[in-house]
Amino acid sequence: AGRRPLVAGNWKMNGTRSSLAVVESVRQGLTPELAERIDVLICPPSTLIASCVAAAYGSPIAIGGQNLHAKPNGAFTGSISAEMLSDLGARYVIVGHSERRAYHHETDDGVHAKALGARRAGLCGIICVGETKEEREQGRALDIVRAQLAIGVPKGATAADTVIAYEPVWAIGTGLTPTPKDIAEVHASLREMLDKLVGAEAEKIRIVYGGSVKPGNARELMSVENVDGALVGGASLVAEDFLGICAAY
Ligand code: G2H
Repeated sequence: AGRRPLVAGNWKMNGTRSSLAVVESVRQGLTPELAERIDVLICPPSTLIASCVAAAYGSPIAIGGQNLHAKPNGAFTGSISAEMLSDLGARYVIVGHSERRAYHHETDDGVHAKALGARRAGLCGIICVGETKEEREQGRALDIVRAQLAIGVPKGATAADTVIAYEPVWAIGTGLTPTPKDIAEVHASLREMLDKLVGAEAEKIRIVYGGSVKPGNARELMSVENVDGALVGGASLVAEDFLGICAAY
């Protein structure tokens, strides 16, 4: 449906200033032909956003945050707002990653508030959904991700301010991935739920897959219907691997 693929790297809590070399290498390795076909994004830890923006300056690489506070400012020690991310030159922000949900007790309502915050500051929010191993075994995967989507996605969401990431919790950092058939089923179901939520805009909103995406499986995963790109963790820390995933397009 003419959706432009997005390949996004999530560095998680990895990287110091020496990691700017990764941005430099991705910049060098990203051919103009590829950059014409796909959007490339790197989400470093907050401490590196400004320097990554500088390292990517003038290139097709966008830089994003991994989390935000829903409010624009205030007495929230240790937190960072969408406005602050935007001020540094970030253009995207990951919202409700499963690690945030698991270790920081983020709820679907909290995800909704953060997605609104991202939009308020002009950032594109990458809203993450995904079922646990137990939920999948109980046959509840679709119910879970549909509910996460229904609560998390703000009214009036558009392709400019929203990306959805399907990340089955059991596939994150484990080397396990769902079958293409399972991914296709979830993405189709998410697309259908998006249609209920935002109408015709649903066709334009990208739904990316995340969870153990590697250069070796990227082509198969990215060719699944309704998969509009990847959210890459571990493999985004090595420029060669990240570029290998981009090259799936
Ligand atoms: C899922 C993914 C990136 P990984 O968390 O968000 O990580 O590719 O290491 O499974």
